[in-house]
Amino acid sequence: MDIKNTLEQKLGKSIADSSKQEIYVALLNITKDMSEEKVQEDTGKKVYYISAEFLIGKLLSNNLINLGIYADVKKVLADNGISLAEIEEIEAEPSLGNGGLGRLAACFLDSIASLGLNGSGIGLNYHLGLFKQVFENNKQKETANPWIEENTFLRKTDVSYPVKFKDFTVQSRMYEIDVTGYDNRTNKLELFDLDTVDDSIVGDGIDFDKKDIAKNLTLFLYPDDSDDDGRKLRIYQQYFMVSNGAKLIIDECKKKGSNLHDLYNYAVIQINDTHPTMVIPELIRLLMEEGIDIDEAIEIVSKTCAYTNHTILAEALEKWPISFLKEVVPQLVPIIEVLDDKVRRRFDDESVVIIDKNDTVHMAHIDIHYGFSVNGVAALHTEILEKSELNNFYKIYPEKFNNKTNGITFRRWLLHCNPELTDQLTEWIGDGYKKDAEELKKLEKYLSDKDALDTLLKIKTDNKADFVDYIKRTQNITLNPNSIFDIQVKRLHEYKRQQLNALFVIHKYLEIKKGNIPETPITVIFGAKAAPAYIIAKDIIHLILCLQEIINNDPEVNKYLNVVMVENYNVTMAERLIPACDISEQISLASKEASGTGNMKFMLNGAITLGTEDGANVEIHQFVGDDNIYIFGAESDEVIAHYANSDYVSRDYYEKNPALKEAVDFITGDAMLKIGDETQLNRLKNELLNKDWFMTFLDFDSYVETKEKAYADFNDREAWAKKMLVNISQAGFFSSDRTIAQYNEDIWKL
Ligand code: DL6
Repeated sequence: MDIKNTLEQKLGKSIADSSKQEIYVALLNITKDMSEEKVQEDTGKKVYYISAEFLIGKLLSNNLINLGIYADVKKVLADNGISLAEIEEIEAEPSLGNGGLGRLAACFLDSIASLGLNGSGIGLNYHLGLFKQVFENNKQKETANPWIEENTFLRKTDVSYPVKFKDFTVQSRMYEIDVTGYDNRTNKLELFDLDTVDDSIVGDGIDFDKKDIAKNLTLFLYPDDSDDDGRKLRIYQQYFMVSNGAKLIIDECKKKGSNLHDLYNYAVIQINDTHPTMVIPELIRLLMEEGIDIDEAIEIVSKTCAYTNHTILAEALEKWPISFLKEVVPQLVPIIEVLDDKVRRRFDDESVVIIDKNDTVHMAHIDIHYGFSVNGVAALHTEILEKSELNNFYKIYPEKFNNKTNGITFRRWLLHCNPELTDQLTEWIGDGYKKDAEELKKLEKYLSDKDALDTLLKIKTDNKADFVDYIKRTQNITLNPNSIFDIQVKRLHEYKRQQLNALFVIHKYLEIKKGNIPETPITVIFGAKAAPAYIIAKDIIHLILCLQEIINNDPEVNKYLNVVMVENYNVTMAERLIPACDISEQISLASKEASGTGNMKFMLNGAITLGTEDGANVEIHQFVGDDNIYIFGAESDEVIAHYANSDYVSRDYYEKNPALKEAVDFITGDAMLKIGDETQLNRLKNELLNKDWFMTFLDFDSYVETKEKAYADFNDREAWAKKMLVNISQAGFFSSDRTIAQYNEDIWKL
């Protein structure tokens, strides 16, 4: 394909005479045309990945890569003095996801298409998606994040279904986005919406009338659920998603010749966490409308649906009062009652029922009883589900349980975000690793090659310099490119323990004040959004932002230590940060992080993990060995025992550990109170002293010691580069192509 010609044809003029916006639109249309050509006929069995989130990130460059024209486009533009990076910046990042759960769904769609499998994503077309984060007075403020523009990858279709709620019926509209596989077929992400939704009802920040469903249904992902109206709105959203999805699935299967009695030969539905659980009763209801009796309908649906669990946090496993379901979707209630009744007849065990004594519906229990597969997302996570969290279910259905360790798409998280490293790897080992990630192991032959190690360090230095420019240009933050980039980016949650990292920062600050100067300067970088109603999470952000102000303005210290919290952390920011990272912070309390996928992205880009034995860190540890990862803290058995025995008392650690006490007291010391919010800082300190549910203090000493060791080791540049290369060479297992191949082999059987 002659890119220059094609581009100029689309533009209707020369590249030189075109604006960047025009070039962006022309490229977008070229990729849309090329993607469409790779759509294949829907034949045979198809997987429907149904999810409340798809954190897909910007699409232009990824599509150019997957279509094999990235390098040519880049060159043609460069010949005209234009950088592709500038064109990329024009695209708004779709706001359809929150964190790892949604990003995983996006990686999976990429891998399903790249492996040539027939599959669609099903979700919602949120107009404002997740809020945009801005910082004001060292606090997070939420603002609306409109991302849908005239020229986007979204395509309006004529698919539309009536969706009935208790008091009214709405008419949906399906939009779709092409999912362009790497050198392979194109699949679709189907996003349902409502024409009546009205962005203008959103007032200051992200406030809106939660009761006006016709106008608000697809405005926001995860609307505030701190009151009943917010919780009901989530049920409206979930039902809208699954009802549309179920109707689409039935239509598509009928077209392929299914008589619906054999639905499971045509479709497999992967339920991503519990948000789409209502697809089970809804499908049963729809099959009954088609004349199938309830017992058979239940059997058909149970052979069609599979469930992925993404958390062991009890509070994150959804439960709805049956009264809410009666108010929103009464048509599902009799079906859920039958599902519960069948369970109660078979098992005399209150812990596995669907509707409990308090009339609360346990969504995960529906998935487990009425799906044919239940999987966790990392080896340790699945083990904990089987042995403790879901043990009562595991005893009933051992054959349903299986593990599928998460993965990431290397197209976005290496080829796109780190082109310099990609080119170098290709020079060393050829480009077979782009399709078969295990080939990264071939890098092992360079482990003792000093030139190769120097090259690796140079690439990291270049990526750090790029990030320094980027963050200066976009957020006016000045960073020292010669410092260690120690990075923790992920959703803000107490179990992920950003507060532990913040306590270290305070400790380090005080050490430097005492004259203990680090050999290499350190920049601790955070990126995180806190859910709007999550008070302590917002207090932790406030703590970090206050520390940033104090430390970065202290002339005694700022030469050696800086703290930065980037604003509005999203996929685009991750693509810049990850290639620039030296130390990857994965410091959740052991047993609490189901998997993590940031850990994999950092590893692939040559960062060294500082982490607990949690989630997929455990497997990363096994692959890279003790010398190439920094592991600290209590292990999951110890943590689980503390919970079981209720014997963790954070105040005891505080009283006995002067360094910890000093750091904790700093939170409400004079320097902080001078600039910070007294209520927030006191609340956070009290929470740590009197509760500390995620055992921050338990791991403080071991964290400090291990992190100091990592900082010291960083100074032996050659040894460090070797660790980097080991990490990259061992990252192959964490390709989402491997994960999806396993889903297909064990669960979907397409
Ligand atoms: O499986 C994707 C991702 C995991 O990597 C994270 O460890 C896990 O926290 C996340 N789960 C969720 C669901 N709720 N919570 N908490 O976001 O899934």
